[in-house]
Amino acid sequence: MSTKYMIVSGFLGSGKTTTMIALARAVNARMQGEGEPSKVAIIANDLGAKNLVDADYTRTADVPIDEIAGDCICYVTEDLVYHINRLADAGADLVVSDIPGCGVGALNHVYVVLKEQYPDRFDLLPLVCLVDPIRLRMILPQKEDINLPEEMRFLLNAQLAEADLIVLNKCDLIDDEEREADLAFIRAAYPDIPVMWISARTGEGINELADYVLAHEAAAKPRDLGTDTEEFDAAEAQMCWYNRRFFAEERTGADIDFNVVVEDFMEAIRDGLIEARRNVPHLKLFAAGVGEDFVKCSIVGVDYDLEFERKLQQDYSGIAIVVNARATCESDTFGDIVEDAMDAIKAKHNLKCRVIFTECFGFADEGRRNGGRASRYSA
Ligand SMILES: Nc1nc2c(ncn2[C@@H]2O[C@H](COP(=O)(O)OP(=O)(O)OP(=O)(O)O)[C@@H](O)[C@H]2O)c(=O)[nH]1
Ligand SMILES: [Mg+2]
Repeated sequence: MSTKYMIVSGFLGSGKTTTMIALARAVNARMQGEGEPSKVAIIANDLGAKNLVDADYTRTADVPIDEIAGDCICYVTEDLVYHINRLADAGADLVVSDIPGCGVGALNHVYVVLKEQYPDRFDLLPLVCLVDPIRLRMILPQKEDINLPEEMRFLLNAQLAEADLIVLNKCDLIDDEEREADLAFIRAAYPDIPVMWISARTGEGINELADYVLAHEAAAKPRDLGTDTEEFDAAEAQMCWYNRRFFAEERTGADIDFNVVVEDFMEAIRDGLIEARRNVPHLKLFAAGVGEDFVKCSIVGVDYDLEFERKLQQDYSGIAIVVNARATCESDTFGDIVEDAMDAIKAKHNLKCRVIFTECFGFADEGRRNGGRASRYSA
């Protein structure tokens, strides 16, 4: 029996995780019978090895989830197939995964490969690329400066160019006129690719998206997207990845409102980035309390408001906090910014913090790709 598989791509913070959860719920609403397991499952994919906000957050939804961490699904086909099979065995008819938000290549490295190597095993649903209307301003004719490096334009364009369906997300943030202008621009730029619009947050357009993807199949034909070029390397080289898990406790054991700690921590990282004249296309944080209590918040750039998808309902004396950043910043600078932000919350809220896990790497950093064997000396 074949399993339906689809990828949701899109730039950092464009709403992939939010959309996958909303889509899964919409498809389940029509396919899942009373008492049956979920018909949809999600694979959260990330370049970081551990402690991923998206995976923790998705686990709070009513949809089964697996994670593929430490590499892009483009380069771990067998692992991907293993995870899809596992989720299908547990009852999923449709498995949806994302790829890291700076990633391009899901078409050539996943769809085309699956079609060739596992011809009857998967029904490949359209490769959906999400685009956030604010980021789109970067490639609109006026080429608005949204404080991201010039090189990011290449990634945004390449991601759109490989899609079977382009979906303008976050339409709750723009008026009808801007939405129609954005859709017209995308249609003119990519005349062969169908375009839809949604708001993953309000749910508008999600049922139409579910109808579309269930009724269409992926083209899965290779396209040249310019990923072997210097432009692609230059874009990747701008990025750093940061994941940390730490345990923060109030020194006297008093219960405190950790929502305020989280807000101060995120704002301190934002201030550090502004001072360093750098940016963070997505900074996200997750911390779980008891039972279903959790806090999740994000900013999708230093100029954006802090968004809480959920706040803690209860005070705690200690809590484990997971923070992930995908920044346009040198990795060592970003690491220093987080240390300063931790010092600030420790002083302000009388906390002590134990760091449990940190990874912090730039794409082009020495030592990243060769098993840690990089070394240097001056003779
Ligand atoms: N206003 C609005 N915000 C949205 C919408 N969809 C997602 N967001 C918010 O945008 C931020 C990023 O959303 P995610 O779903 O985490 O984005 P992502 O593409 O998975 O991010 P990465 O995995 O880091 O690349 C979060 O604060 C979401 O709540 C939407 O339709 N409208
Ligand atoms: Mg995500």
